Amino acid sequence: MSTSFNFKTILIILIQKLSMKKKRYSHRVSIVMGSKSDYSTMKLCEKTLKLLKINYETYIVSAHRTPERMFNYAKSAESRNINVIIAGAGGSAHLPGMIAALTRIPVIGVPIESKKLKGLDSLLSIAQMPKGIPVGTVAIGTDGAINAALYAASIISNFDPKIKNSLIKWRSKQSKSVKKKPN
Ligand code: RP5
Repeated sequence: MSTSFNFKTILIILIQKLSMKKKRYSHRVSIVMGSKSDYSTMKLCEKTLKLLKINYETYIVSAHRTPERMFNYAKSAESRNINVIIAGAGGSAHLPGMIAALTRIPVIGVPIESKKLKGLDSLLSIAQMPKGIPVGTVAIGTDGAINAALYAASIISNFDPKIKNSLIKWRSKQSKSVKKKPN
């Protein structure tokens, strides 16, 4: 009786330990962009997430050219365990705001540098969301794409110690790379 009890106890402890080991944070960032032409900017976002070892997916979703795809994408994001959405858009950049209106997942908007107005149109469209539906807005172009990934990492680091560690290391490496003198 006592032997079987001991055996059962050991078995339960082993199963608990194994399931604890298996408990991985399935954080995921979803990158979307309005057009393939945005990819040269948004790939910097992918690169930064890769460095920080954050899982991500990347899609082209256009609010005006593929509105149904956008609706299905935003509506399914929560059930697909997405933690942060990064949406790059240029011109009359309504994609991040439209997605934010369809999901409670935080949305970071990256204003793409447009040819005509150098991205000022994209920046204002994304940043000037009327109250009620926020979109976190970063800088125009590649700086924004990199910062969007770092911002997503900051959000994820609130609940994932591994990513917190990666982010701290990344920042320390950045600080060390800055020389004290310019020459
Ligand atoms: C937006 O229109 C896209 O985000 C892109 O920045 C812009 C221009 O798109 P293309 O005409 O290059 O496809 O929807």
